[in-house]
Amino acid sequence: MTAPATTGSAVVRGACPHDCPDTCAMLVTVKDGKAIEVAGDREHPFTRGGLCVKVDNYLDRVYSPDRVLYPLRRTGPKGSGQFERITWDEALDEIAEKFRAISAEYGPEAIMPCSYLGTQGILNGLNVGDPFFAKLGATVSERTYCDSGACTAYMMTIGDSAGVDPESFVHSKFILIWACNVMSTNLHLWPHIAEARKRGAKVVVVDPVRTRTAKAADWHIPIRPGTDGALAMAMMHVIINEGLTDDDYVARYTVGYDELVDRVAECTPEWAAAETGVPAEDIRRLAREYATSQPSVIRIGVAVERHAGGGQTVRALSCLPALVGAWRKPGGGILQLPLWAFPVNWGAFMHPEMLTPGTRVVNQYLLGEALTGGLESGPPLKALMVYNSNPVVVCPDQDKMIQGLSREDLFTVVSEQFMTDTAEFADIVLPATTQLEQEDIMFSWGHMYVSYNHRSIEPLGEAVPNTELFRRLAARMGFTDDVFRRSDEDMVAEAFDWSAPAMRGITVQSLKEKGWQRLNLPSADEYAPHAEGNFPTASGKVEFKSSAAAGGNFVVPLFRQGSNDHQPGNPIDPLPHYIPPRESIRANPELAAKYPLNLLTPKSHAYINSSSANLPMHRKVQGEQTILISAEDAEERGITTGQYVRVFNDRGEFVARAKVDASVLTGVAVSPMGGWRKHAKTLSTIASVTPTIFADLGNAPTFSDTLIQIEGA
Ligand SMILES: Nc1nc2c(c(=O)[nH]1)N[C@H]1C(S)=C(S)[C@@H](COP(=O)(O)OP(=O)(O)OC[C@H]3O[C@@H](n4cnc5c(=O)[nH]c(N)nc54)[C@H](O)[C@@H]3O)O[C@H]1N2
Ligand SMILES: Nc1nc2c(c(=O)[nH]1)N[C@H]1C(S)=C(S)[C@@H](COP(=O)(O)OP(=O)(O)OC[C@H]3O[C@@H](n4cnc5c(=O)[nH]c(N)nc54)[C@H](O)[C@@H]3O)O[C@H]1N2
Ligand code: SF4
Ligand SMILES: [Mo]
Repeated sequence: MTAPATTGSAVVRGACPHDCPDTCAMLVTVKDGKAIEVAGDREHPFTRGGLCVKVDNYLDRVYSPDRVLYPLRRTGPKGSGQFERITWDEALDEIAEKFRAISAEYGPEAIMPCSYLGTQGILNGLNVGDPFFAKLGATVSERTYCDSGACTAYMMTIGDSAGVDPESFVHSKFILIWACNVMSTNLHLWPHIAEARKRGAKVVVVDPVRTRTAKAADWHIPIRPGTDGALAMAMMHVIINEGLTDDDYVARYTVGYDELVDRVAECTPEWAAAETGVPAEDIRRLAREYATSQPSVIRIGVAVERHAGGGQTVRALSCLPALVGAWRKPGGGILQLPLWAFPVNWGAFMHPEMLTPGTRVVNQYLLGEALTGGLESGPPLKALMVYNSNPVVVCPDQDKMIQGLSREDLFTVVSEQFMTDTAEFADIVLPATTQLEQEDIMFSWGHMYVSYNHRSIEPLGEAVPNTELFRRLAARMGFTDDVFRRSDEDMVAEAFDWSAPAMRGITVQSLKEKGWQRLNLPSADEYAPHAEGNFPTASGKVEFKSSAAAGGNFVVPLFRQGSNDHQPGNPIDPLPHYIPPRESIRANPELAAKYPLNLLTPKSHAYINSSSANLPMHRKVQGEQTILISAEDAEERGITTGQYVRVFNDRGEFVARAKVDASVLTGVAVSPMGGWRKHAKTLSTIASVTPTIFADLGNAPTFSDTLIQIEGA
């Protein structure tokens, strides 16, 4: 790697590191070793030069006075935020000593990592610590925070297909945005939707909330949370009963049609209307327009998976495009994660063969419970190492999380850019670089371009990239395997299967020069990957009846590092079906008598998960933690806009400022995720009321399957 210049000025190519589908191409202007501007690259066909409100002041993040720039050791009680500066040598010695002692006394499974996607670069992201913890023999952390249920369901149905190219949306005639707030969370897709609309497409949004995206659409269909499966099943009922199927496509490229016909026979629009709150006539109209406006496309967001039946909902949604032959043309089909188009060499980063078979697996989602004695087997957790994540804010069960992190006998290491709610509970905090200070190479889960991120400035203080962190830790532990001696350059060379057809014309060198390159795929004007079937499933067809379900278990290795299904032996019904939410007035009237409102915790507009929720500009844009409720619900409780309210259920409580308006269904409340605990009125956030129960597939979280009550604070 060439070191950044420390004199003169230059424009360096980079890429946004955040866990966001857009992976924007960035241009960093550096003068005398200091970055003075970060801008989008206008030439990038998908992101077109605009960074979003979360990143356009990225320099405020990089040069924030609040950055953690040196290793720190705790000096006060846990959580007090009192630390002293120490050297890297001291920090590494202490960590290695503790890890060794804990391993010797309790076995290495008493140590657990916790990480996610603070940065999603292939080098520094999801898998950066995997070989280290595998070698150590630590508890394996199962990482199903995001989309694992949807991915499982999608793959069971159509395989690991990239789906519709987001740039092909311009050719769609009917765009069905299902549980996705594009305007906030996938901003750069919108111009493609707007262009389609200019060319005559209709845009429909299915969401309990009249979001920015819903407001911009032609038709907003408000739906009761967690009931999407019923709507999708009823759409199939209408399409089949009214003869709107593409029989030729179904005959050639699907399996299980007859069983599907039987399965949806009773899913009438009237039945679905009672579940979803969407009038039966609207359901019919939606099904008819979706089927007959070809090519039609469905864009699903993560929120569909976050209920008891989230997986089967995605199964049903993934069946729809084949039923109507939407896949025949560019712009027709479904878009979930185009990530699968990228031939990432995951094995070179995960090294699954280094895991000792039978090593305990704990889902990070249950970290609070795991830290407070809630483990089914094996030793108690005595050490925790967090990097790329802020579990205090993003996991449920916040009260238990705090209780666990407060344990004096728990040794906690956190690698961070900032003193987050989690870092505050650490014994040792290690300084992490930002994207400008590190080299990385990026896939995308929202477009078809590979990006290269050059290091544009020297690391600030003593911050190190995650790759270097694990090199140092491995050396201190005496791990000598080749994998721990790889340089960043070596890792870049291993990042992709460069010989895969999708990488034709792309080399490390060309990427470094150009910054980004489109995968070797047909152009978005021609890309119709399943016009003639070719689905990457066992049968090569869309599996209305899933053969993968027969095994009773379907694992997406990337997200689930080895655990079996949460309820092993529980067979998966091979046909899509509707599973009502666990917590709703209809499904659980007893609970709803105490806690009548369904709480949604979607993404904040100005934060990326909990990242940047500490920076002044971002906090100003986002404002205080709010909870949105309908006028009817407000009136019933004597609540008005601006008032502080207590939001609670049996699991916990937090305080938010009420916002009353007609953009939300009565019976639904919305409080965006991401705000930090230390900024909250009562030192607690939405994470204190969300449940710890998994959805039906992929051990997905059920954040939105949550009933609460509200009262004046
Ligand atoms: N601004 C911003 N952008 C982000 C992120 C961020 O934190 N902030 N995070 C990134 C990440 S990690 C992800 S995974 C993506 C997620 O991006 P999205 O998929 O858009 O996810 P959410 O914002 O959680 O929810 C989207 C919408 O689903 C609706 N919804 C909730 N429950 C239901 C339901 O049961 N049915 C239906 N039909 N709709 C429902 C919510 O009201 C919300 O408008 O965003 C990425 N982009
Ligand atoms: N209630 C509720 N909870 C949710 C969700 C929801 O919709 N509702 N969404 C879920 C979803 S979709 C997701 S993806 C998860 C997100 O969960 P996380 O991936 O944990 O996301 P962040 O909160 O942004 O935490 C990432 C942390 O990594 C740090 N970081 C960034 N870059 C680096 C780096 O290079 N090195 C190191 N060491 N650290 C770095 C950042 O400063 C930040 O504190 O949250 C989940 N939690
Ligand atoms: S957070 Fe997403 S939209 Fe914003 S700059 Fe990064 S990649 Fe682009
Ligand atoms: Mo996510």
